[in-house]
Amino acid sequence: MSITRSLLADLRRAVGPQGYLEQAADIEPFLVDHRKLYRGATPLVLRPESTDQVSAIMRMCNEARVGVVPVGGNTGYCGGATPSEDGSQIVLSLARMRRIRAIDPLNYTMIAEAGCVLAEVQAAAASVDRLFPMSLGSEGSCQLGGNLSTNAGGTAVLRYGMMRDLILGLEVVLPDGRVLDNLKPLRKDNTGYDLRNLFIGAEGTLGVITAAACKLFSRPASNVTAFVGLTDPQRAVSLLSRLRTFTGDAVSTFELIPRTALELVLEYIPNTANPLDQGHDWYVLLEIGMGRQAESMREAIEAELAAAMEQGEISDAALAASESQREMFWRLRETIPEAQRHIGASIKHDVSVTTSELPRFIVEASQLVRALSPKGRIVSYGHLGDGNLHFNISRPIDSDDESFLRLAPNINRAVHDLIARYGGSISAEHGIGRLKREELVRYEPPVAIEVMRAIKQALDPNGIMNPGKVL
Ligand code: 2HG
Ligand code: ZN
Repeated sequence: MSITRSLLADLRRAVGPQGYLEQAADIEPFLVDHRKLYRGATPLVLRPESTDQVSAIMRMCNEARVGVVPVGGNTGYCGGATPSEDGSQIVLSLARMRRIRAIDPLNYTMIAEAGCVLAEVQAAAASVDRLFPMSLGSEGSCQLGGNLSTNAGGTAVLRYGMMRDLILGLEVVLPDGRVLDNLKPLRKDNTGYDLRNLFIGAEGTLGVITAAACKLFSRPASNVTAFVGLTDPQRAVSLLSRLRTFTGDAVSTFELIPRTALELVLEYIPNTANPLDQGHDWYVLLEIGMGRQAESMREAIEAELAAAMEQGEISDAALAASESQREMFWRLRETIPEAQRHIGASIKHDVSVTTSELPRFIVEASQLVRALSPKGRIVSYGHLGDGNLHFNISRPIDSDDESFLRLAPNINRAVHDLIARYGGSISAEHGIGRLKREELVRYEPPVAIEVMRAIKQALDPNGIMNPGKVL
């Protein structure tokens, strides 16, 4: 249904004068996704400040059968928060709902609202000497609600899990405006179906997450951060297994970086340098968080890396000696997407296989891509400890964006078919959004799609929640 003037007036009234944007310049940032793949239109961006206001908005839009597109920090990769082109949908920003409602250090939990910027949630945890471990490149602007809706991953999944593993309860406004209060910060609660995990990762297609009970952890007293050079990903997998065993699973980050990616970062990102004396074909950024036994552990890990080097598992390693060096090591990893943008359009694949099969997958996928684009520049990096690879291909130097992107359907098909043969996932951590809707139907078992559709129908019979995304 189309948006009437009286609905717009009712919505404005429900949120008050501070609660909406309607001038073109104010609305503009909400119309384009982070990767600039989609451009939509909307007459109104709502910015409610309470769960009650979200509830009122949903009730009105449901009665009017008008689509609602929830948005967090708009840092997603799949167009999941961009409204449709025809201007028939309302955008719902949670940015004003950013209160930390409660923190309980002894229970290791915090209740935070969906509009909190991830870095604020981390800082609130740190203020009571606790850790909220979700950590990713956009943490200074992405919001908790978006992290929840996409089941975000990032660089500490290896030790702490994805968003689903970090949440104990949720408050959700359903499409008809009812509030599902499931916000108990309990570690044990076996009362019926697991409702929260329906909404986490649903990309706003089942309801609006307004707050979450988050798990907290002990803050590492210090970290060992190492930058390692090695000859191939197979050796990286062995090193990971060695260090997991050695530390009793204290490895929180284990990121694989190819030579191509490091070279791009060194060329385009200021204040970066290779911590190792020479270049290597592959690198690993790893981090191990430690408790009070820090000093002895640091020496032990250094000795273990020296042993790995003697045995030919790694070629070289440097340990960050100061906090500023640690930050530089991290910059070498976190800025890869930015550095890659400097060399033109890229075709991205956010895929996962088992960690043990990842090295073979890289070889086979690279062969397939080279057959389709001999000069495409393969930049495949990512969260090796999670079996999650960002298998990205940048356009050849002597090509232009447009002609390179025409290869995307064939390259995607080849890479995703290979993923299917490995029993892997075509969306490991970035979600489906608009970008991968057809791929979802193509690669998920038909029964899984039927069950997803049945759930969507049960919760959102009028199809007003983030229409056109995921399914
Ligand atoms: C990362 O791990 C992000 O840096 C972005 O998930 C990956 O740009 C990409 O493909
Ligand atoms: Zn990633």
